[in-house]
Amino acid sequence: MSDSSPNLDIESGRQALGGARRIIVLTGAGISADSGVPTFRGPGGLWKDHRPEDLATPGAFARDPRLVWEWYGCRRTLVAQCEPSVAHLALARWAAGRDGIRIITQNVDGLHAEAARRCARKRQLAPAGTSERTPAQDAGAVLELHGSLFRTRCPGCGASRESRESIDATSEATLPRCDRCGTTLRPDVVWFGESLDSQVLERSFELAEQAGACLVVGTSGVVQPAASIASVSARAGAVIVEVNPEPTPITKLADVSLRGRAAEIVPELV
Ligand code: BV8
Ligand code: ZN
Repeated sequence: MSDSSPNLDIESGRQALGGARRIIVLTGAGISADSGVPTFRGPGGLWKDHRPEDLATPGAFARDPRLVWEWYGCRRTLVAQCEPSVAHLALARWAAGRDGIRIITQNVDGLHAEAARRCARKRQLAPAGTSERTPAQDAGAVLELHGSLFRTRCPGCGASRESRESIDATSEATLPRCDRCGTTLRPDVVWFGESLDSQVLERSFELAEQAGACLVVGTSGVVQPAASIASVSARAGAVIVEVNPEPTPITKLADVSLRGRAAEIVPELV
């Protein structure tokens, strides 16, 4: 169990992680705050001028697809100008440099995947998830629990595809439509009240149970079932290391709790 005061010593964090062969890294919006992506619940967070139930729910999309796409469109434009932070890049290098490390993110900004691509280019490897990689290499792909801003899905025929174009949400008529069945497309993200992709979730819990250590970076630990990945790990006996400027419900599980920004701490830690 963690001692009462947050442990500011990065060295103990390194030691805690150093002893583990298999490590999962659970990240949330906080790791992308250093890239300039607003968080959900922090000061100036994304939800500040929008209430989650207004926008990130199937009901909101059924009621007003234009408004929902306007919000996702502006998030897509904002994130497209953001770069992976030194923390995303340090984690990508760490995961690429040895077996047994898996990144599981709640974020839909694609910055972990971008960091992995840049790291693979540097190492002349094909990026995770592309056909040239061997299955073993693919084992390193980032698990995106809540989908991606840069993918659309068709509620009509289920087709999902990469999509980076800017969204014209001036009217329902200009919203993106499926070129197969003509239905208005939706962002391929998991909304509140929607189940996560069962394969991704099962794989994440499996990794959590097998991990010797779980590094939790930049999440308020509020959203379920993502946040419970840390407690599944802890129950299975893993060492928990948390990086967050604030305490969270996960802090009580942490063996080492490092109070600070991901960009300051993660590159030193890994
Ligand atoms: C589900 C995609 C089964 C969309 C997201 C009561 C009513 C209704 C539902 C519920 C309820 N109680 C529980 C639920 C379930 C609900 C839930 O958890 N609600 C919460 C709000 C209580 N969960 C669901 O609905 C999930 N599905 O349960 O399915 C089901 C099926 C049918 C019917 C019912 C249930 C689906 C949840 C997925 C929602 N989709 N994203 C989009 O992005 O638009 S979640 C959204 O929140 C983002 O993905 C985000 O990542 C995620 C979690 O937030 P965080 O990442 O933690 O971000 P946050 O801003 O909160 O915190 C940032 C942290 O970073 C802070 O701690 C801050 O201190 C720290 N920080 C700041 N700067 C830095 C930093 N850290 C490090 N460095 C820094 N520089
Ligand atoms: Zn379709």
